[in-house]
Amino acid sequence: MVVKVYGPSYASPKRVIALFIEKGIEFEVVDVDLFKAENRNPDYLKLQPFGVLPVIQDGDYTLYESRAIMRYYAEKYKSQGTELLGKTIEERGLIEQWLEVEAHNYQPPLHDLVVELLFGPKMGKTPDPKRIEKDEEKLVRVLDVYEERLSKTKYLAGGSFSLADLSHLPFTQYLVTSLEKEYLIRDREHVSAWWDDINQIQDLFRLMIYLSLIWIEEFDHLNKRQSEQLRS
Ligand SMILES: N[C@@H](CCC(=O)N[C@@H](CS)C(=O)NCC(=O)O)C(=O)O
Repeated sequence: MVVKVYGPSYASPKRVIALFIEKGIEFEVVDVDLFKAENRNPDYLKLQPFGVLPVIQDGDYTLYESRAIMRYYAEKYKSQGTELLGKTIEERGLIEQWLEVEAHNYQPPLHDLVVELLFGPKMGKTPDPKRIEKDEEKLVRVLDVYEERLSKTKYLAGGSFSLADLSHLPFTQYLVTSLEKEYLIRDREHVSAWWDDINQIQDLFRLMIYLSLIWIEEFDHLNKRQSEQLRS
């Protein structure tokens, strides 16, 4: 069964799409246009009562919250594609820890920077330098912790690439390609090496860029082609 992912492929649904590609799970994207506030339509609110993206529908099973969706499919297809949840409960604990760090420490200031500098201007809003400075300061503090951690382990949760690393891809890609803030990564030796490494895995970075740039009408076609390429 093909899983339906609701959302624009350039926003948080990218996190789920990255997982589907990594696990070789077939999916299709159902476009919900944020710029037209379609996420506030009554039909969409029946699927996701908080009005945010993504949601998935897998047959009659519906799930929202991008990291909950990632965890669900990483568990469901544990032995398919890349193993992302660790081999022991101790490894799993660390993966969960870093997923929480990504969700609560890393993503909020980065998300706000992306909105302020990238999406806001597309909706006619002028970036607020004070907010940008504050968010950048917060992100710097988080990245300093990452630098310390990654000086000791190759990946965030230990020696193997995991769901925790994967969860960082979609928005970090904006940081380095669209916000002109790649220095935040490059100024830190171990974060920089980690970023280069996780980009190479399954060529997900190239895919992230695709997902950020393409229009949804082109998506199904590209999705199939990219998916085949990545799996071959
Ligand atoms: N915790 C949610 C957050 C998702 C989220 O922030 N989605 C944004 C797009 S990146 C959204 O739908 N924003 C629309 C809105 O807030 O009206 C998740 O990870 O699924």
